[in-house]
This record gives sequence, structure tokens and C-alpha cells, in this order.
Amino acid sequence: MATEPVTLHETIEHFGPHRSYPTGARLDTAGDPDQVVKTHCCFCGQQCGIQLKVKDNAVVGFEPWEEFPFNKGMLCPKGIRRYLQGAHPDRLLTAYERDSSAPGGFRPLGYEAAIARVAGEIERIQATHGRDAFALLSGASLTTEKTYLMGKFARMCLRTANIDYNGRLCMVSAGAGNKKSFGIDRAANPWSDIPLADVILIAGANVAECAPITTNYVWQAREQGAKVIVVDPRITPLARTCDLFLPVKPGRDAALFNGILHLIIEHDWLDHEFIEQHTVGFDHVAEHVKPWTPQRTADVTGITERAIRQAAEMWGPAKTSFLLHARGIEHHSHGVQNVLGAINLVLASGRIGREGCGYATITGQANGQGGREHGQKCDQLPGGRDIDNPEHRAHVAGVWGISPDELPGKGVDAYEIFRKIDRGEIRGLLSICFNPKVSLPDNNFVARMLDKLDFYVAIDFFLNESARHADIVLPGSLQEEDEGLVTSAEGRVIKINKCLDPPGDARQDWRIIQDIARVLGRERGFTFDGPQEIFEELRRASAGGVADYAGITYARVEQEMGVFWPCPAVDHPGTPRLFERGSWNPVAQGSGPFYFPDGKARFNVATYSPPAEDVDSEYPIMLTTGRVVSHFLSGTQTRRIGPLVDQYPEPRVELHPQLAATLGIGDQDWTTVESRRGSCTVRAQIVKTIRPDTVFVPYHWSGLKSINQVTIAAQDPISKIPEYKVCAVRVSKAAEPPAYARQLEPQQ
Ligand SMILES: Nc1nc2c(c(=O)[nH]1)N[C@H]1C(S)=C(S)[C@@H](COP(=O)(O)OP(=O)(O)OC[C@H]3O[C@@H](n4cnc5c(=O)[nH]c(N)nc54)[C@H](O)[C@@H]3O)O[C@H]1N2
Ligand SMILES: Nc1nc2c(c(=O)[nH]1)N[C@H]1C(S)=C(S)[C@@H](COP(=O)(O)OP(=O)(O)OC[C@H]3O[C@@H](n4cnc5c(=O)[nH]c(N)nc54)[C@H](O)[C@@H]3O)O[C@H]1N2
Ligand code: SF4
Ligand SMILES: [Mo]
Repeated sequence: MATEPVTLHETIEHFGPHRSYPTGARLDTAGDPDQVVKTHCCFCGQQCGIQLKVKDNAVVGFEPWEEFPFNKGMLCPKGIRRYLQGAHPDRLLTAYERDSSAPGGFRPLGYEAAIARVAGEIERIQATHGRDAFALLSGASLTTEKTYLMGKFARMCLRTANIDYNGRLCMVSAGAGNKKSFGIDRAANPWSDIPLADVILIAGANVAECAPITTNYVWQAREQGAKVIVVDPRITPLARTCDLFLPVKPGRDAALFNGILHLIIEHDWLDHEFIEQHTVGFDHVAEHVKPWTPQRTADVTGITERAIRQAAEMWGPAKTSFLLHARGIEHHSHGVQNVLGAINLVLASGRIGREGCGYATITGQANGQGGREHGQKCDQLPGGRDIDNPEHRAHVAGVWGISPDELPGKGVDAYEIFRKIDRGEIRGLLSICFNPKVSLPDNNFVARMLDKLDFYVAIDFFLNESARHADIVLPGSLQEEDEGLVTSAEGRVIKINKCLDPPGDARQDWRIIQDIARVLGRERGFTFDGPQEIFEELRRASAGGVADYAGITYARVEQEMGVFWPCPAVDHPGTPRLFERGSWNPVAQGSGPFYFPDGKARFNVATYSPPAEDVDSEYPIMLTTGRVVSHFLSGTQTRRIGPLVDQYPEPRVELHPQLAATLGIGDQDWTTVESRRGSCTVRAQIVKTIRPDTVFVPYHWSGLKSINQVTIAAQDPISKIPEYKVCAVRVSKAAEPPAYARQLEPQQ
């Protein structure tokens, strides 16, 4: 689609007078560092290699790590500034206890006293209301060892069914779709296959801002003549350079993929041999896409018939290809259907499991991949095992030295935990590495539920907005204060190296969990002396599972700059590219490359249904939400890094000039976005890069600046992911600036 080049973020001036943003403390970077540590960025799932400079037990700067193969020294603005957060004066150095008479509502508490209080409350709540009345919420920015320990702590120490994690808001539609289609939940290819592709289809991924280093892989492909197709309601920075832009109406991707497949079948751009030998279910899907004519697809998706045909013409006959998607197609009440539709295009082409032929969802959080494999999901045990499967239970119980009967069953998802609080079924909560008050949809409800709890303990290194509702806050560790493994978006297991000790009374997260187990008198299974020892157990617990880490060791990870799982034995090279013809896996046992007993991939019907809340005359505009390059997730970390705040200080609503004119809104005007759940007033940013029927607001802020006051808590029935990417709103020029704009104090 031809458009004038418009910059989304660069041309915007800061609002009003320059504020004194909370910045990292001044760092004395003069002089040589004591050591330079090779490790990885703490933010997104790309997990770029970085070297951190350490002086006097503080991280004082960084150097590129040019040998690390993924990013070869390149970093995005967040990676460059990441080192500034540790020195921030808000860093939690002690435990705190709620005390309404104390300044800020909390008073410091000795570490052991805080642990004793937590253990006492857990005992009391579980004794009075049953074991499942105490729930855990964990996070995928934690190392894999910590996520494994959290799952074990829930099931073996607290014996509660109710543990879930923030990847529920992120990776689960992709995970469910991948498991249904391929039997395994991991990027199918290393990123080195991207530059070898002739056509790259990017759906619902703002690559340049959210996976910035991946941009380089796409550009390498383009330099070799690859065609790039982007599907997004917004012309994202990468989309401005693409060959074909498909401005999909939010929530209509399954229809689009069905429409493209319809044309591919019509033109017989199919790999019949692959479909025959390596898949099941094609005929059923072919029947399902018959009614998805170009005209019907155009009517539903808002994309012209011509563009839909062009997409099929580019994708269909290509020799090699790569399909990438991210939350834009996944954050929906039918996110799994969208993912299945995307995968059907890959399977129909047969372009998978070969050089230059690939597919991946772009994992979001630092350890979004490793954090979804080893048992902190409500239905999962280590190794990607299923908590309902008797054999899987027996294996894990054996490693833990308990009877399978002692393992609880399936718990509920992260949002359902809050509904259970509402119903009085959950009375106590421990959260670690999660900020639900900002990041969950319809979050005024979430804040009320945090207050409703009998007892809430949060483990973090900053007092995030959720932790402000806690009874006890425990000071956890920053990424650079511990070692451990994480798995990058590619499926590469890599190592975070420790740079410094936690300051003050702060503790490494795994120590805090083990201390609670000790004081509860249930320390058996929780006496690890460090992450490596936890990992050695994880290797055994994962052995024979789909996510098999048995052959991975710390030494190998360092020597080989990462090992791709599955890796079942120490002499196994690891598996950078999944599904190669003739490959062996534990599920198929040699019968074929995919992770099902017959070794075949599954075509699944991708059913289109409209969003849970469609527009109407009362709420006529679609709201979609997401990210900007300089902030990360709920903003707890990046809102404390001055230069990143300067780059994008406040949330803004992006709207098209046509819509702005209809509504009488000018650039920078205070604008209210209102849904049936709540409203949010932010400055307008008028851009030609968005559909005129849609507005976009990034979600990295809290309180009155939080767009999750407005979003809807509808969830996908299979994955339980919330529908962050579409709800119905009305938009108007605000009568007056919001309360926060009138305060001079920086906002949390
Ligand atoms: N700068 C930055 N980078 C990050 C993060 C961050 O917070 N900040 N977070 C990390 C994490 S955890 C994640 S999950 C990833 C997220 O990475 P992305 O998924 O790439 O980012 P989002 O901004 O959530 O959404 C992506 C795109 O989806 C589009 N979109 C909205 N609705 C639809 C739709 O219905 N269909 C389609 N096709 N597109 C749609 C939006 O316009 C947006 O451009 O980023 C990771 N990297
Ligand atoms: N409207 C809207 N909402 C969204 C999204 C969207 O696109 N739109 N995206 C969703 C997505 S994809 C995601 S992933 C979620 C993320 O939502 P959250 O997971 O709630 O966001 P984070 O900011 O990662 O919160 C993590 C907290 O963990 C802390 N932390 C980080 N590392 C560590 C550690 O190693 N140890 C400890 N103890 N604490 C740590 C941070 O300080 C922070 O307070 O948000 C979701 N919410
Ligand atoms: S792309 Fe992701 S991992 Fe790399 S520097 Fe940026 S935030 Fe860090
Ligand atoms: Mo995410």
C-alpha cells in the first residue's frame, strides 16, 4: 500500500515543560571496570548477548559482545540502557510490611521476620480454607531454574493446584496452536534461516520496535531479493519498507489466512508430496476454506481483494519462505484459531524443516520460551509434560521422590485466579516477577481483588504497582545478581552470568522460595545450593519429555554459545532446526519429523469468529494495544531508566487524521478513550500509519495512564489469553486534562 513516510515516534516533542523523570542514580563510570561479564540483555526474548562492566559491586556500563552469534554486538535502545536500572534509588534493599501509619504505607521488616510471617500466613490460609486457597503467580523473565523451582514449590511444598504465570498473557495462544499442529511448542527454526527465505510473511508483529534485532535478519533477506509481506492494522516501522502491506481489521486474521489458503488451493500452489507424506487433516481444512472467497475475505478483513490475491501470489509459488507472528494475531479471544490459520499456510506450502524454510512465533519475555516449558503453567509439569497424564506425573514424582498421588491436578489460569479471589475461593497469593495490576485487562477489577485477599506477598526488586497492595514485600534479585539459563526466541538455551551480589537484604529469588519452604518445615526437595544444582535436577525431570534438556550442561552452553533443545544426551548436538526429514523425536520414535505418534503434522480448521466485543453505534471504534520501542511491559523497569523515559515519556493514543477530523481532535489534544469498563485520557498522536477505524495505545503505564482500565477480560477458550488486541471504544476530546497532568510529581 503506497503511503507517505510518516514517523510514529521520532517527531513528537515531549509534553509540556521537561519533567524531572526518575532516572538511574549517577554512575561513576570513570576508570577501568573490575570485570567485564559476558551475559544477556534482561529484557526481550531475543536475549541479545551483551558484556556488562562491573565496578565496586555495581554494573556501570556495557560493551558489545560481538562474537555472540544472534546479535553480533548489536543492541536496541533498551539493551544499551539496561545497566542503568540497578542503581536506581527505588531498588528494594529490605523486606517491607504493610503499615498504614508509616510513610508510603509500608515499614521495613527484617528478612527472617518477613519470611516467618509469609510461612505463617500460608499455613493459616491452607489450614482454614484448603491447600488450593493459596495461589502463586510467577513470571517468564525468571531463569529456567527459578521457573522450575516455582512449579515444584507449588506442587510439592504448598501442594496447591493454583500456580500460573505471566506468559498466560503472552505466549499461550502460540503455544497451544503449535502443539495442536506440530506437537511441540518452540520456534521451528533458528533465525539464520530467515535471510535464506524468498518470501517473509510477518503477521501481528511490530518487529522493529519489539524484536529489534530480528529486523536485521529480515533486511538481510531483502538484500538478497526476498519479498516481505506485513499484516497489521498499523504501518509499523518495518512495514514501511515492505513489499505488500495488508492493513487487517483487528481480530480478523483467521479470515485472512483462510482467504489466502483458498487462493493457494485454487491455483494449486501446494506441496502435494509433503501434504501426503507428512500431514493429516488437509481435506477437512480445504473444505473449510472453500467459502473464504477473496470477496468474502475482503469484506471481513477490510483488506482489498487485490491485496489478498497479491499475498497468495507471493506466498504460494515461493521456493523458500519464513512466517513470523507475534501477539498481534495471538492476543485475541480466538488467538489460537489465528495461529492455526497461519500454520496451515506453512503446512500447505511444505516449506518447513528445511534450510530457508521456517516458521516461528516471536517469543516476548526474556525467558518467554524456557519459562513456558518446565512446570509453572497451571496444567504443566517439567519437560513440557502434562499434569493430567499419569505417566508424566509418575516420572516427575519419581524425580522429586514423592508419590504421584501427592501431586495436585490442574489449576486455573492467571486471570481465573482473580475471579477465584472474587468468589472467596482463593484467599492468599504469592506473586513473583509479575505486575498484574498493570498488565491484566480490565485492571480496576484486579486492583480490587488484590485488596480483597487475606494475605498477599510480592517478590520483586522494585515496589511495582501490584506490590503496593501487598502485606509483605520481599526484595528479590535483578537478573545480573544471579546465574542461570534462559531459552531465547530461537530455542537456544543460553546462560545468564552473575555480575554482582544482591545489595542489602535482597536475596536471589530461589533462596527466598527455599527459605519459605524451610520455615514451613517442608524443606525436603528445597535445599539446592545454587542454580546449577537446580538445573541438574531439571535435566532429569525433563528427560524423555518433549522439552528435553537432559543433554544440556552449563559447560556446554558456555562452550557452544548456546544449545538448542531438544537435546536428550550430552553427545547430542542439540536441535537448531526442528522437523528435518528423517529426524528422530521421542514422540514419533522415528516414524516422521513431527511430534505426534505417527510423526505427521496436523492441519487444523481455523474458525473465524468476530471479536468478543465488536463495535456498535455506542462504541464505534476499535482499540488495539501494544508496545513502543523504549519501554518494556508494565514499565516497572524502563520507567526508571531516564533516557528511555525521555524517548517516550507518556502514553499517547495514535489515531488517523480522518478519524481525528471527524472527532474534532488535534495533534497533542487530551483525548479520552472509553469502553464499557473504564476510560483513559492521554494525548493524541495523529498518524497516517493506522487504520481510520482503529486507535492504538501502548500499555506500559499504571494508574490513570493505564489503558488496561479500558481493555476487555475476554479470553481464548483454549489458551486463556486475554483479548488485548481488540475491544470497542468511543473516543472524544477531553473536556480537561487528566488529574495526572495537573500534578508536577512524576507518575508511577
Ligand atoms: N520495546 C519492547 N519490546 C518488547 C516488549 C516491550 O514491552 N517493549 N515486550 C516483549 C514481549 S513480552 C512481547 S509479548 C513482544 C510483543 O511483540 P509484538 O507482538 O510485536 O508487539 P505488540 O505491540 O504487542 O503487537 C504487535 C503488533 O500487532 C498489531 N496488531 C494489533 N491488532 C492486530 C490484529 O488483530 N491483527 C494483526 N495482524 N496485528 C494486530 C499492532 O498494531 C502491533 O504492531 O515484545 C517483546 N519485546
Ligand atoms: N493492554 C495490554 N496489556 C498487556 C499486553 C498488551 O499487549 N496490551 N501484553 C501482555 C504481555 S505479552 C505480557 S508478557 C504481560 C507482561 O506483564 P507483567 O509480567 O506483569 O509485566 P512485567 O513488567 O514483566 O512485570 C514483571 C515484574 O517482574 C519484575 N522482575 C523482572 N525480572 C525479575 C526477576 O528476575 N526477579 C524478580 N523477583 N522480579 C523480576 C519486574 O520488576 C516487574 O515488576 O503484559 C500483558 N499485558
Ligand atoms: S532486542 Fe531485546 S534482548 Fe536485544 S537489546 Fe533489545 S530488549 Fe535487549
Ligand atoms: Mo509478552
